[in-house]
Amino acid sequence: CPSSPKHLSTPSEKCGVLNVTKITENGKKLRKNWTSSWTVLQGFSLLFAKGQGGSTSWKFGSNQSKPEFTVDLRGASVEWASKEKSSKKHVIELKTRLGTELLIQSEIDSVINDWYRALTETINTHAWE
Ligand code: I3S
Repeated sequence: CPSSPKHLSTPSEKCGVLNVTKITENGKKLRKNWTSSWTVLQGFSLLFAKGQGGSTSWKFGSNQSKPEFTVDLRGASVEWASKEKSSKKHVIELKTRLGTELLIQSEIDSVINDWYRALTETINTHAWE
């Protein structure tokens, strides 16, 4: 990720723009709010920064690249979301150990497939144990 946010001290493993919404936080259901987010996978953390209409308008390395929120992937699970969860195509459902659920989506198959692979590999390594 050559364009990863400056506050990250180690190289990012994967980054890109994804559509994201939280659907549950600490076990409590939330109203969906899909936003385009600059997403960075780094170690066992997944960081989301609010995008400004996509990758091209993102001010890389500027102080705008602060994470909006971070998800701990340790003990999380990832699966393809069912039709009931979203009418969109290519939606990943991510559940954290602490009961936060997110939907992550891209219109581009190859993009979302790469993220699915990266997330499942990260979660399945169990290297933090
Ligand atoms: O699961 P839902 O409630 O059908 O999710 C849709 C809503 O969040 C909708 O916004 P409103 O809260 O204003 O109705 C969004 O625009 C839709 O994108 C959500 O559904 P999808 O299927 O796109 O996740």
